[in-house]
Amino acid sequence: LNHKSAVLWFTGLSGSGKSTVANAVERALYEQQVTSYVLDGDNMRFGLNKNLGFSAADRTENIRRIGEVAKLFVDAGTITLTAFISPYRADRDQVRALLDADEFIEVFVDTPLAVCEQRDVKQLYAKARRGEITGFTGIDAPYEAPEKPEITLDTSAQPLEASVAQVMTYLREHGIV
Ligand code: GGZ
Repeated sequence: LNHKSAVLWFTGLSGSGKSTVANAVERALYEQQVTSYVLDGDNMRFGLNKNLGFSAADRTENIRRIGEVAKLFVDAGTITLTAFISPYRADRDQVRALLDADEFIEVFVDTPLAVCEQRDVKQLYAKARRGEITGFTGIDAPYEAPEKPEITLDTSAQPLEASVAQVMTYLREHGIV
């Protein structure tokens, strides 16, 4: 194998750019013949986790299952990229504890709420502001920022390519690719 396996655990608000960066990193890895896989809402919340909603308990269970799946992918030798809000620090730390120290790379997508809200691709922030959705992260549900993320990205302060380069440099400097 031309790489080590690891989890790139993206965390951040809805609309922060987690999926966009994760998918672009996956493409960059593919170009280097590195096997990677993205776990996101599309393949987890519509499948294994389709019985879960957005209460605190359901989010915790969502992240627990995703962590276990990510661990299996790591065992299978892939670089796994996960793109979930994962708003609770304790939940992310539980996943970190499942893996070896160098296998869990927390990527904080630290895009300001104001920018996420301005993007509002799915108009969910607008609905949350109007009270049509309750318990929306950043509006009336918490987001606990990582205290010591391995990587911090601000997608409002730099182009996508720079965020991808930042992640790829980390992987190279830590001997993962
Ligand atoms: C936050 C919500 C909510 C609530 C639906 N709060 O922009 P999106 O649409 O694609 O990203 C959000 C996604 C979050 O799912 P996760 O599995 O990443 O969340 S968690 O890690 O907290 O379990 C948003 C949509 O689902 N969504 N309701 N109340 N985001």
